[in-house]
Amino acid sequence: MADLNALAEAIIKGKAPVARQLTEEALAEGVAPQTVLNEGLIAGMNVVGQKFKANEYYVPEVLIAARAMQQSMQVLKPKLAETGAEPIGKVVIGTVQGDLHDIGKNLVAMMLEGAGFEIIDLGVDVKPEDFVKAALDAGAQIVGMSALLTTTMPAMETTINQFKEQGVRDKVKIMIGGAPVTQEFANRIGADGYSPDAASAVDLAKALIAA
Ligand code: B1M
Repeated sequence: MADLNALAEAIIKGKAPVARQLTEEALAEGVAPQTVLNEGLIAGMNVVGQKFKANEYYVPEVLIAARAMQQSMQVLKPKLAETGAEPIGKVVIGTVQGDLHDIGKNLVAMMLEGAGFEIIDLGVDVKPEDFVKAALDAGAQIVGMSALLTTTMPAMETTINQFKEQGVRDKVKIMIGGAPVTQEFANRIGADGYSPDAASAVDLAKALIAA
């Protein structure tokens, strides 16, 4: 019998081969891909997020858990596509122009994916117009920007202005983060939300989708 609790536990402990194998077994036994996602992967990543918030897990543990989740996702994704399962939302994410730091951005992307969002990751050093194009092409509801340098924080405002100039600011919610970024800065540049870490980025994205 497929044990989705064991799958969630394998994600929490970051045991990628076990997670992958349990995912394959559950699918082979006929468990619906959406159930495997919700009760295995997302349930596991929720616990990882809680542990991260409570300082029981640090960046390495989260990265290892996220890697296990991604191994399972490789097996699950084609099956989800076959069943026409919808993600809870689409997020275009990237590190802003001039900035090459991507560890935090990747962590946020992986946590969002673990929460059921579809992620379009544009990488680092992303030009404002590329954020706009990708968001429109994908029909994304959320654009996420990361910056780690005080010198690249202004690129967040430039990107928001690019959405305004193209007349599409109201088509997306924009969330920002990164070590030097603050709520006050987010308010000042007209972002829709700021989160200090990857776990609260998931809460924020869910709130923005629901708003
Ligand atoms: Co750079 N670097 N770096 N660096 N680097 C910092 C950021 C720095 C604070 C180091 C220092 O001086 N003490 C400093 C910035 C100073 C400042 O502007 N305030 C700095 C500098 C100056 C530079 C260079 C200019 C150095 C040089 O060349 N002279 C250069 C710039 C290159 C460029 O980007 N153009 C540079 C280069 C690099 C490396 C390439 C060597 C490497 C990056 C490798 C990579 O990312 N692939 C690097 C690294 C690793 C760091 C430090 C050591 C670690 C950053 C990190 O990954 N943290 C950093 C010093 C430090 O923080 N101790 C430093 C871990 C990560 C999980 O945290 O990214 O904050 P963080 O993400 C968190 C939250 O912020 C939040 O969630 C994440 C998880 O909880 N979050 C979001 C992040 N994005 C979010 C988006 C959201 C929501 C939440 O919504 C969309």
